Amino acid sequence: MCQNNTFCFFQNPMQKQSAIFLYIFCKMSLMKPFFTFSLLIVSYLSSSQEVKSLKLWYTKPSGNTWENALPIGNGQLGAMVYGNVEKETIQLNEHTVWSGSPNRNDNPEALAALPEIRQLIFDGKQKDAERLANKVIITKKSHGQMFQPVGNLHLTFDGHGNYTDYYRELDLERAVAKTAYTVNGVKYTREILASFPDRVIVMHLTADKPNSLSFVASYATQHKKRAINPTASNELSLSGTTSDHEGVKGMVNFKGVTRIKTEGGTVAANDSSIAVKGATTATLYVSIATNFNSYKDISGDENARATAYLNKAYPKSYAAILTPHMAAYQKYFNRVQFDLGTTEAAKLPTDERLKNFRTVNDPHMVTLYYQFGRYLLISSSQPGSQPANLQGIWNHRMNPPWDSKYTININAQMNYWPAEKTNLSELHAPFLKMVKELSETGQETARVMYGAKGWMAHHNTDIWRATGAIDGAFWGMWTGGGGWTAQHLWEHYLYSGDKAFLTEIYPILKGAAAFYADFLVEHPKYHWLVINPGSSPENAPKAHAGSSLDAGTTMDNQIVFDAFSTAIRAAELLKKDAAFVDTLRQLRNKLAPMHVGQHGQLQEWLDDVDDPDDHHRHVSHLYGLFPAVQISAYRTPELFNASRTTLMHRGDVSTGWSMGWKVNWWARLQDGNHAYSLIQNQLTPLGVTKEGGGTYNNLFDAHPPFQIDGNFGCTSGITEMLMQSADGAVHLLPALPDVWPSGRIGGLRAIGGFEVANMEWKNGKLTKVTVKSTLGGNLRLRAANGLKLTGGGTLKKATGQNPNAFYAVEETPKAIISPTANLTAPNLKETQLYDIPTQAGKVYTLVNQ
Ligand code: FUC
Repeated sequence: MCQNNTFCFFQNPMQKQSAIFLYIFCKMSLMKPFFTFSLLIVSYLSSSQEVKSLKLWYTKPSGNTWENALPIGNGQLGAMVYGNVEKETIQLNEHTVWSGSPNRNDNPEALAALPEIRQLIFDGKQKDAERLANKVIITKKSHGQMFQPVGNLHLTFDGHGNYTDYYRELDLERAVAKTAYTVNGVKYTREILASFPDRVIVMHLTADKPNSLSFVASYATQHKKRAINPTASNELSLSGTTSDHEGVKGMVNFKGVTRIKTEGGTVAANDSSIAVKGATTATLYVSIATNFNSYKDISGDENARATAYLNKAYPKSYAAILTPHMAAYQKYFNRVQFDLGTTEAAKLPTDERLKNFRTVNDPHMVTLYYQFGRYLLISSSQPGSQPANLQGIWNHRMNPPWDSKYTININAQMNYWPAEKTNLSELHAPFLKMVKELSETGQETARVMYGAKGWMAHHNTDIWRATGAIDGAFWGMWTGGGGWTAQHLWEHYLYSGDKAFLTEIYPILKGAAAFYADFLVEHPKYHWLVINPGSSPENAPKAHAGSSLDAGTTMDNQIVFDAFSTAIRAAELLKKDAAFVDTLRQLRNKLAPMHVGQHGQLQEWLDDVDDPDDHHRHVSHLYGLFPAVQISAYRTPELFNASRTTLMHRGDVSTGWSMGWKVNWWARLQDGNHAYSLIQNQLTPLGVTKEGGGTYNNLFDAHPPFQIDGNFGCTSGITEMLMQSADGAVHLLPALPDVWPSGRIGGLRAIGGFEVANMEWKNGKLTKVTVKSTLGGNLRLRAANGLKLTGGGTLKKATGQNPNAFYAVEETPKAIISPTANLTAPNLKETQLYDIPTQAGKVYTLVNQ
């Protein structure tokens, strides 16, 4: 009931909140007359400004700041659109423009030194082991090649310095970026897209008065080996070769061609540019291609390719390019609809909303950021493209941070966390292909460096699928790259139920397990089988003299556990390799279990040496909580609580991706309010929280610098807050924060081929759920409130193991708990557990009881 007539005037909670805020402010400051005026402003705002639904929009150009520019992409081409008026910049990327050429970076000296390194670690001389590993394990060759930009396409508009009515946007529903402004009474509009079906970037420029459009198009590139030439009166070409790097010759040749079509006016080529004069519209078709065929073959013809794409697209009008582009994009994008409500805060430009997000209630910003994450995956990862790298497909630096390659001790995997659950399963393909290729190159690494069967990868790779150890032993001496990335193949099977896919990838799962089967050694003190040398990525306890190296770290144990478990399950499903399965089971029984340490924390190291004041960004031992499911609220309450303690110790604010991971962890810990506060930290302009990352104006995640993993991590985390399906059931609203009392999400996917086609909630309670079963089988639902089936079917209370094989979870070995650990039972909300037998193709609707 509304008690206060003045505030009842406002229907919308945010208007009401703003009015109350103003009232308090004016009362306190003896400015009561101002209050009435302010109310008018609040109500004016609500009626005069519309909320632009899924758009990033701004009232200022990007200037020189790349992180203000807006990304477009089709998986193979990426561009950053600055929206500058007088001199527009379209910064161009192509997915295969990488420095170097096919190469390997193994260090064969590793094998002979392995016993000595192992002994040093077992003797507690981790730093000495690290020094030796730096000499004999870390590569003496390439530390990974660089993803490089193609260059910029510039459009110069003389006399456009004095403009008004400026506006630019990225429309997530159409995958089109737009810039508009007025000069001398003429409205100029530019639209640009990276066409999915046509594989070209197309920019369409219009003036609303005939023959008013004049500009000069030119290319700029930082590549040393380059040539820029007009190739026809309306065509400009840019060709080049990528850089030599760390002893590897740059041999990727690229070719970019821009061809211009106009309505009215003239088009003429100059020395190195094309001039358009007095046109009414102009359409630019930008094609880019390279000689790259695969990680071992660069014998393609970049010229023929670039010309072929261009010749196919050029005859089509902008409208004829736009319609199929949107259809191809929306095929993916429209699968998930998400609504948390809208407040007044949503009416401001995106950069203003970002500034305000920490202090106002702007649930629409969450849905915008969420869908931006899905937009970014659709735009940077398509079947046939390279996987999204550290920057997706958007990089303007010749020497980008961490080479803009693939860090596989967390970052590249994080990019793909949203793929299956946000209904973009096909877009997982480039990453899965990379895992397959790593399983090819990583066989030699396993054999040459460690004398082991199977395949392995260290903490990094690049387009050449290098699997050697790089950067320094502190970072590079980690063997989890293969074991972890291989879990994505298994995940794809669990979601899709595709048996043919499982048959195809089984050798990769088997090979990842086979490596560890050979590499494990017995710990002389504890007698468990451990990875040695191993590490807990990039962290080091004081007790190890600043070294990250150790034997039997928790993350290593967890990854080996998963690698064995998935190989066992896959082999059993395919009725293969009974003897190997038996061996893996025996080895798995001898792995070190997880430990709860003296502070009640989940131990990161085999010995209880964690520091509760350690705020390191990597919390790798929580791999077992997410993305893995070895730690569970219902099956392993001690480990669940210990994970909570560990996260409390580590704190919230950190680098962008670290906060993204934390959203997922707090969701798995079923604490929606804590997960939300992490979203607030992540959606904070850079620099506000002194020590951490945040978000740039274009909503790119800031490590800093820009790293796309945080975007994807947070999108995954928001999904995990609303639905989880890893722990034996489809758990609906497991971590709903108080700020999202009502909402709706449709189209999420769960393990076992279920699609939560629609889910609605009000006042924190589920009101309606529609689940589509694509594979049949038991649907086990966990929900915070009672549900009933519409149409009269009975809802059976679930007991025991879920009979649906996709939901089988491995039993986690019993934890070892420190006698001084003070453990309390997890504080969980009560839930209802139902079993619904389903048939493939049928839809099941449930409502609040
Ligand atoms: C890992 C992280 C860094 C950074 C880099 C790309 O090494 O520890 O924070 O994200 O990858």
